[in-house]
Amino acid sequence: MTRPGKQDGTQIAEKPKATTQRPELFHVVLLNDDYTTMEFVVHVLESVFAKGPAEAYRIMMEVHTRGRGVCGAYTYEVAETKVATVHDLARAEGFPLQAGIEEA
Ligand code: TYC
Repeated sequence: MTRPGKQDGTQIAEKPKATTQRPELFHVVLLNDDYTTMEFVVHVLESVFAKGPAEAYRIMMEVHTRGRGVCGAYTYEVAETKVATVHDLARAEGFPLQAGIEEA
């Protein structure tokens, strides 16, 4: 890379900046409903989002009391797959549990 030199026309070589790209992250959000059991939501948080029992219970209660809660931050493809897995697991048990994606 070069930039304009001094008046004498010389060019000064510039070292390219070393940049590190962070992947864009997306939150997977769980929504409350009146029919999915608390036990099933805790199971989903443990099995799909790799939460320990205490953290899974905490997030489930946050969704239950506040209407929504963040399960984790992932690249878009991973977030999409997690949402699809939540929906598949819930439908297989007859629960209406809903998950979505938002920019982190
Ligand atoms: N509100 C549900 C109940 O009382 C529990 C629940 C929690 C459902 C979190 C969905 O994402 C959810 N059984």
